[in-house]
Amino acid sequence: MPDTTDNIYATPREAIDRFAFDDTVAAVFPDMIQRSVPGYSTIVAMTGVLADRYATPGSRCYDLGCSLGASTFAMASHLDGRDCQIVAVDNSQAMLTRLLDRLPSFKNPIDAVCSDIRAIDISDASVVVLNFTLQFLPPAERDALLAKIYTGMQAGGILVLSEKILFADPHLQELNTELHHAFKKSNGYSDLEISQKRTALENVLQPETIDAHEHRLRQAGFSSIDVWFQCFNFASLVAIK
Ligand code: GEK
Repeated sequence: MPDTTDNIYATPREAIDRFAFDDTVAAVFPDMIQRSVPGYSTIVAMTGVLADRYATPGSRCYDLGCSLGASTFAMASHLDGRDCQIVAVDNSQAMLTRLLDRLPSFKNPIDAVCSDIRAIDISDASVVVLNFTLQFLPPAERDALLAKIYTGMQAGGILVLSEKILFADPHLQELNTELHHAFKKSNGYSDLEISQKRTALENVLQPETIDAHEHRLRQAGFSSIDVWFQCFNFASLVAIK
């Protein structure tokens, strides 16, 4: 059995490349995200619960930036054959290949698409999930994606937006950064791993404040917006069309 523990940044590197969702990352991804994102399992599981409530007959449920399909599978197990199509999209071929390899048999058809989420059509959506994906888009391109999602959604549909977040208050920013690092250390990452990964993610993962997300969601047209989960500098919002 191959080792699926994330030790990508465990040894010192002379130069640190920009973080990429390549084969090395895809191979250890479940361990990496579980040990790095506080509340990840809860957010994924509740994405299934939310899809159960909001998915309407004949509609589509999108998982944008699906990686290995954790949220896709959570939705599929809740929908359990309801007349909905699940569309899972990621632009990393390494992720998509592994998703297809691991695809359990669900009653719902799952359409796994290797594409940039900015390039796909979105239509008849009752549920759209952006779990830790928007943060990887250049900030200037986020409004257009949200506008496209809004247009492609049915009235009454739900968007689940989960992100690493920034705090406008410098004290809270420092506190939550430190708490996140403490969380990672408690999950077995060393100071070296934390610091090298942080360097790799610089300018790749660009977080924003919750206010900035709420403002963008309102501008896109969403009417009811709520932060339903937060742990340290990670949060998940729901937005209803
Ligand atoms: C989960 N949602 O397990 N187009 C398509 N995919 C993209 C793009 C893009 N422009 N940019 C990044 N990705 C998942 C976790 S991970 C979050 C999501 C993380 C993809 C990228 O290839 C990766 O698979 C995913 O978004 C982000 O619930 O690693 O922090």
